[in-house]
Amino acid sequence: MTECLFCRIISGEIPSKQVYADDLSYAFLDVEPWQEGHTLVVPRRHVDHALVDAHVLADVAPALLAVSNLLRDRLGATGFNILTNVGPDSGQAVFHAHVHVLPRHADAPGIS
Ligand code: DGP
Repeated sequence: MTECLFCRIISGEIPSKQVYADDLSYAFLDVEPWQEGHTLVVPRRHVDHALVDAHVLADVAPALLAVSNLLRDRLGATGFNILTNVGPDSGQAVFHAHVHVLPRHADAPGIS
């Protein structure tokens, strides 16, 4: 049995609120949302972070687009923060690559 939290979420062993899924990626709501709709997009294959190889971000790219479109349609997002933490010094806490997708609105400007 895998110890990896996100592998266990992908397999369904740990419940999650699915936002989107395809052959290469799984997307679900963050359990500690920074705001409504905060979604995590993860590659189905286990890699520790997004810079392990050149394919990680390519694998999740279609999911990032689909999730952003869903958040635009369902929550009226007019902007997005899309970010990934790489390594403990960045604040990465779960060591299965994941991309945060944060919907933004005009009355709640972004993090920069
Ligand atoms: P990071 O700091 O980039 O490694 O972000 C990890 C995120 O994972 C953090 O925002 C909280 C989220 N998270 C941690 N455990 C769980 C969980 O069991 N379920 C869900 N849905 N999200 C989780």
